[in-house]
Amino acid sequence: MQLTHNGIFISVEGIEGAGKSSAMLTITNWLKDKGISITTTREPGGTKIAEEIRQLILSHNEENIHFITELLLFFAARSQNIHNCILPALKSGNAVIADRFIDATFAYQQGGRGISEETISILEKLVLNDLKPDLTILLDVTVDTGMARIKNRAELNKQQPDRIEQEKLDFFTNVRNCYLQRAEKFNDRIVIVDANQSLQDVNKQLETILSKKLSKYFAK
Ligand code: T5A
Repeated sequence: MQLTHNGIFISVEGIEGAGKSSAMLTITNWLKDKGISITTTREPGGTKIAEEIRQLILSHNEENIHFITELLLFFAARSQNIHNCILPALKSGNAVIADRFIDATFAYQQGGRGISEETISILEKLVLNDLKPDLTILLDVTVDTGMARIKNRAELNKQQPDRIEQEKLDFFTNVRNCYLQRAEKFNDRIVIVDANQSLQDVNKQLETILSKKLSKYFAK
C-alpha cells in the first residue's frame, strides 16, 4: 500500500458521551479557518458499505454477535473507510477528521471484550499497514458523567441505547482505562483532553492542542 500523502489525519476518541460530536465541529472549524479542505468520517462507517456494516454492528439482533465476528466487522468497515474515503482524501491534501479510528478497537475490543492486543495488532497490520493518525484527541470523561450525558440525550430524543451502549458500567470503565493506557504508550500521538469540563472549556483545550500540535503544517 502506498501511504505517501500530504494531508493531515486527526482522529477523535473517547467513551460514550465524551463529546466527540462537538469536538469534531470545533476541529473542523479551526482547520477551515486556516483554509484547509476537510473530509470528515466516522467509524464504524464513512462509506456506503461501511455504514451498512455499522448498522449490523450496532443494531439489536436476534442472533448473538460473537466477539471475534464483531472485531472482524469493525476491521471490514475500516478497510472500506481507509481505501474509499481516508486515503483518497489524504492524497488530495485534505485534512481528514475521523470520529473514532484504530484506538477504539483496542479500547473496546481489547479493554472491553478482552481480546488480546496481539490478535488485534495482526489485523491492524493487515488493514492499516502503516497508516496512523498524525494526531489523536482523546476526550477523557468519567464513566458516570459520560453515561449521564448519554441518558439525558436519549431521553430528550426518545432513543433506545444501541447494542454497545447497553453494556454494563464495568465494560466502559475497562474501555476508558485502555484508552488512557494507550495515551501513555503513544504520548507523541495521543493527547488527552479533560472532557468532564464545560463545552466552552473543552473547546479552549482543543484549540490550544491544535495550535501546538499542528503548527508545523502551517509554518511555511
Ligand atoms: N466501537 C467503535 C468499537 O467497539 N470498536 C471500534 O473499533 C469502533 C470504531 C460506535 C460504537 O462502536 C464502538 C464504540 C461505540 O460504542 P458511535 O456512535 O460512534 O458508536 O459512538 P458513541 O460513543 O456511541 O457516540 P456518542 O454520540 O454517544 O458519543 P459522543 O459523540 O462523544 O457524544 P456527543 O458529543 O453527542 O455528546 C453526548 C451528549 O453529551 C453532551 C452533548 O451535548 C450530547 O447531548 N455533551 C456535554 N454536556 C456537557 N458538557 C460537555 N463538555 C459535553 N460534551 C458533550
